[in-house]
Amino acid sequence: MTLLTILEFPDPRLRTVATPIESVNDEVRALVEQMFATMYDARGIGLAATQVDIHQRLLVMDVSEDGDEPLVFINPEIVQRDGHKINEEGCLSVPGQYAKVERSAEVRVRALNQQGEAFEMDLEGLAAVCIQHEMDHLEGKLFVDYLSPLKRERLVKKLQKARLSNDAE
Ligand code: K1U
Ligand code: ZN
Repeated sequence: MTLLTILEFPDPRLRTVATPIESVNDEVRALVEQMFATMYDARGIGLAATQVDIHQRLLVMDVSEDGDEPLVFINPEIVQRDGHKINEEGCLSVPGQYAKVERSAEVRVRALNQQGEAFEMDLEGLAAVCIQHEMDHLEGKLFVDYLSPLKRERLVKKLQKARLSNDAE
């Protein structure tokens, strides 16, 4: 299975707003399989098409302990939100960096599945955090955008330092 290249911050392509998928066809299903392979290989729990430079409204997730509960959301929309919670987030496009972000605690999402059928799903805990993070990617938004200028600057410096020491190895 072909692995896709994950764009890394501050690549401007991560700021693209994705467009709706008009037809859930074999090409979309093949992309879903490549995105799962890429996400599992990178040890992520989610991946938005934006992160692999495909600007369509598609994301995949698997927040299960054993990595055996794949979820696909095409043209996702949040139709209900409840409560607020602060959680630590990571991002495969901002490798090795983590920060606390406030999100809705519970969300109801409406989307299409791989067969192009509409469904709704209630998500809480890590799944709720992950889908809000992935849906932000589809809007060209990153978790670092929620940080204060000072926290964001610190995180960017740590990222640059980590990259320099990785390059030296
Ligand atoms: O969008 C992505 O880059 C994937 C991201 C999803 C995510 C993780 C944690 C909170 C919000 C969103 C990751 O998978 S980062 C990988 C990671 O560090 C992680 C894996 C499992 C649990 C927590 C973090
Ligand atoms: Zn991310």
